[in-house]
Amino acid sequence: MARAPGGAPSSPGPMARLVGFELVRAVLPLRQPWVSGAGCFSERDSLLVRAMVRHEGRTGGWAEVDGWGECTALPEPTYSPEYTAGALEVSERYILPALLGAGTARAEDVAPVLSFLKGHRMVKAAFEAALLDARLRACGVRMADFLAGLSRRGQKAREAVTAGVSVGLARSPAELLEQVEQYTSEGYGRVKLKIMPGWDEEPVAAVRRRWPALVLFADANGAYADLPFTEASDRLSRLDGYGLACVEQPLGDDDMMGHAQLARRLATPICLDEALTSLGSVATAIKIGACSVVSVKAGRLGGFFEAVRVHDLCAELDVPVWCGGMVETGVGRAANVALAALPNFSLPGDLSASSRFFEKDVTGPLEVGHDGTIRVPPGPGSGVAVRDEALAAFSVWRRWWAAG
Ligand code: OSB
Ligand code: MG
Repeated sequence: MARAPGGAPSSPGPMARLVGFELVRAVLPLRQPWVSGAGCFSERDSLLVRAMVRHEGRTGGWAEVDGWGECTALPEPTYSPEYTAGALEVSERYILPALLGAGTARAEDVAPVLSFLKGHRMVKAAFEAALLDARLRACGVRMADFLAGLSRRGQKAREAVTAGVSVGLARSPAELLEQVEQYTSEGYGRVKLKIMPGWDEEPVAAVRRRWPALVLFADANGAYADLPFTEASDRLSRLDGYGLACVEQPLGDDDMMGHAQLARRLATPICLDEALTSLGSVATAIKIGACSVVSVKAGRLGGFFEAVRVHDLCAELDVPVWCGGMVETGVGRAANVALAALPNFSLPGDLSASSRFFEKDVTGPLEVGHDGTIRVPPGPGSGVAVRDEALAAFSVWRRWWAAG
């Protein structure tokens, strides 16, 4: 059996039993409404999965351990077809009967057991993450170390990840500059701007003029898909002089050929987000030249194991990756930090402090230090604790399913 750093088994042994799952629908108010081409919302309506596993204690006897995963689906199907209420429905109708029927406590079994179910990758990933977190907490291993041990790259996890912030669509360049000013003063050295036709060169130029050394990304969330190709290409090529690290998902989710054609006309590297839903789609996109940078989101890819495979493939092909965010609560953000600690996450991701979106979070806080990094939490699993009182305050619905 492969071993993760720290000597812990990289796959759960037979001495772990599934006790059950709890689904919690939590609604957290956002500090400011989130406005982008991938949806607008003023609260994060999120589905959280708690896995309870009974395992053999290190000193004998049995102990029960909780692990948590977050479904990154947005409240509405505006980024991908998944959405929170749909994820709940799919969980109750298909995922819970299948996983409870299989009776497995192994995170590695989630994808194979659920392979009959098409799509719904974000909610599948949440169940996988919950079981993985429970198991790693039981054996005292950090998720960052486990994932690095799983990777074929054979390198250790980093102890801190470079923070980055994604700024929503602003009402004016002045408002945008004010927001970026705030984030740079908090220590962020990487900013992702949302762009769309008519809100592209002006905001990018304004931010670049004021911060010549800032690592800048621009994310279109597919907003140029409805323009004739030459117009989209002409508009986007005007961004070439501003030293963007990449332009993310300019065209439609399924327009691989369009992105390949566009990549030949732009100096700015193209990164894909929505279009990449599996290892296979990442391999295709790179092969045909549709992107030269990859956004890794474990939810969008169907799980953390798939995300590590994408990381490894990209490392082998010399394609830089970065870790994307989905306005997650601390449950999802801590898992993202663990993933981003892998060595080929060479570009800074959407890894911001809990306080970027939330006044109060369901977990202890993740903070950006003066050096512009977020420390990988030292504790086992994802390293953050879910606070019962916060969960009680934010949950609007919860239900427990016991394993047979
Ligand atoms: O396209 O990267 C995106 C948020 C929700 C859905 C899609 C995206 C985003 C973001 C915010 O840009 C990322 C974050 O969590 O910081
Ligand atoms: Mg994006």
